[in-house]
Amino acid sequence: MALDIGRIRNVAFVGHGGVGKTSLVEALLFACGAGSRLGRVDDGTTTTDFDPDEIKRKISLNTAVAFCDHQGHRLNLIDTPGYGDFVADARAGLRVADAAVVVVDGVAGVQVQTERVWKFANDYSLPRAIVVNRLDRERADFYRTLESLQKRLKGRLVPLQLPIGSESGFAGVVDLIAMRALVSADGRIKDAEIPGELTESAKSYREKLTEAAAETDDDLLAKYLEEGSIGEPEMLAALRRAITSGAVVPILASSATRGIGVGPLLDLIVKEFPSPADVGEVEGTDPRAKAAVKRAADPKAPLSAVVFKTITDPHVGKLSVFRVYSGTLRADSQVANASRDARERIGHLGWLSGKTQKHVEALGPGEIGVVAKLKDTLTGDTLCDDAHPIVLPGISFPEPAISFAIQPKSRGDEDKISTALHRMAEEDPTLHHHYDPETKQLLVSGMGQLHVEVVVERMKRKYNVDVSLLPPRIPYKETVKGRAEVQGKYKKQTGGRGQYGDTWLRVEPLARGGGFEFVDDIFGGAIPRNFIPSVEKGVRDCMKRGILAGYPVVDLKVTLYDGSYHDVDSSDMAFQIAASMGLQKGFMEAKPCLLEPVMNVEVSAAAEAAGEVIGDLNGRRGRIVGMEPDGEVVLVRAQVPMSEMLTYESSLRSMTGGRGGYSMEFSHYEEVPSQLAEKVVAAHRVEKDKH
Ligand SMILES: Nc1nc2c(ncn2[C@@H]2O[C@H](COP(=O)(O)OP(=O)(O)OP(=O)(O)O)[C@@H](O)[C@H]2O)c(=O)[nH]1
Ligand SMILES: [Mg+2]
Repeated sequence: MALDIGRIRNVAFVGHGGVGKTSLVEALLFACGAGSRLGRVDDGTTTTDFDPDEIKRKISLNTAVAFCDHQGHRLNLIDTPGYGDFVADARAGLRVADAAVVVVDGVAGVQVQTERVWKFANDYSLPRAIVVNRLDRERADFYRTLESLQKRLKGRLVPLQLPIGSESGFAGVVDLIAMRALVSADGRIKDAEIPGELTESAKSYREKLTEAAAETDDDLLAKYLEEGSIGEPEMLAALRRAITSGAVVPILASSATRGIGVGPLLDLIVKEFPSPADVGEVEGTDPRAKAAVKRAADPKAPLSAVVFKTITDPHVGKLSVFRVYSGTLRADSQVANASRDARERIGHLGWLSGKTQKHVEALGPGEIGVVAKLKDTLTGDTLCDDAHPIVLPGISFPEPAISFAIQPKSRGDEDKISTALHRMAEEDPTLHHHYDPETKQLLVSGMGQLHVEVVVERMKRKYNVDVSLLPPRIPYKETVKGRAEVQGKYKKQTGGRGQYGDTWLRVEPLARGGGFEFVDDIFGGAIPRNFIPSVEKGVRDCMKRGILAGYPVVDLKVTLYDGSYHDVDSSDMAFQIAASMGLQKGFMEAKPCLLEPVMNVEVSAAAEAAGEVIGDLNGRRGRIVGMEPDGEVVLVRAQVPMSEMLTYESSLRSMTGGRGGYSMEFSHYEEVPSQLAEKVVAAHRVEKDKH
């Protein structure tokens, strides 16, 4: 029997690294009796950080799912990573959730990745709640965090609770709906009167809650303004609608490790968050008819399900974790993968809790499940009924930000490495790899240094291959600043059939981002028409290989304006070679230069470390573009060349005593200062001579 759809809640937990998402999920599972003991991140015993690399590093690397039951409801809790290199996987969790819990740290408030995941949640228009966690820590402050939330996140953000006590004295919460206190005593949470010193502020915050609820409903607002108050049932109904639709974002207080605020969060999820039935039908594309189609969240509708996570294991094989949107998926059945026009056999089905599966016979709309050994299916694919094909929106992952070359430690391991990378890329869409024929190196690209290091460790542990990481390769590009007109001529006419191609090329720069433009300006048949594409191909191939330092040439306009040919000896190949020779010459005459990627960098650090952080960014050729004080933390925005950011991780750690954070993403390309460019060119020559 599939679950009752109205009683399912799919909730993703998102937030900055280390704010307590995994601990909170663990606390919820424990409170529902889903585990016999409360796991701890620091002991490596939580349900959702089960991967050995997660246990070793005490951070989440992957989105993971666990389920529990509360008040007759099925809660699917989706725990996502918050650390910068891994936070992209939060998109996968949010893609299949019907609501999000945004967790923030009660000391640090809104951080770099908080804003990032907030935007992700906006992309999927998810209703959400904010939990201010770790309120038992020294220097934690609910009200300061509240200020940072209201200032930095867009939306109608209002407290649903107030904390009782602070720091190590944090003992419970005031529930502003019931106007009661929930206090922790002797390891249990007890219902109590609101403590005297909080009654006034509880009243005033409840008033704010009422206002927020009223403002989302015109009739109610009119009544509120006229009468100065609204009845409790009306206010609660309006608040519920406002939370479910995302118009109001409630803020809660918690300590995951002490179990404070956990019960109220469970109640909120059940009572206030939407079920898959509330979310209703989904829209996708019929790949055969190429038309939009809809599917109702009905167990009898044709099947549609989205795979949002792939886990591979050399022993167990491949596991695909998915959410059903319509219809019923049955064990031992056949389905289509409409995203790849493939058929898949479904064997056993299960509910997933961390790494543990519970077998089930069928899964209905809104349910999250796991299936083993699908052949062709990857993350983001839609599984559906063969007779009713549909492709639902997939999941977009960012392009990798950094590349390293890797080298096998023992000879003959190349094949093993490539198999391992293929498998790992299946479970991690932000991991890319390719072979660079120019340097004969295997390049592994990821979201940051830590990401690539984790990949290397995993390769050793799971696939038994040991590799070393070479310094990362910056994706420089080449272009010109000046103009040149040159002849490119290739002539070999000694004995037998010869080779003859002769071109005159004009080489000019295009605006940044202009790419490549080829202009055919041949008049009077100086070069026969059929050889013009050969000239273009010669130019393009040469640009791809690079001229100055082996990096691709961009933002270039090449005009073919004259040339000559030979009736017998001219050929496609001869013109390709001639054009390539011409371009190499013209490029070097037209003031060539190197371009480097510049990153948008956001650093958050304690105010007292800000001076040092800015000085350090300046030293990295960075341009500071903004600085915002935010409580005890300062947010610094800068543009910094990628090549200067490779060692940032450890520097920031030492400048801030581990309490800073940063994120970066690609911004644009800029010219490399000539002294540095010379070094890159020289390094390329050394590299080339080696091969
Ligand atoms: N004092 C205190 N510590 C907490 C609380 N919640 C979590 N922690 C600790 O904070 C650290 C990080 O907790 P996690 O649950 O791993 O945080 P996370 O948000 O899942 O981290 P990532 O998944 O890596 O982004 C661990 O050492 C937890 O024990 C809390 O409420 N109070
Ligand atoms: Mg975690």
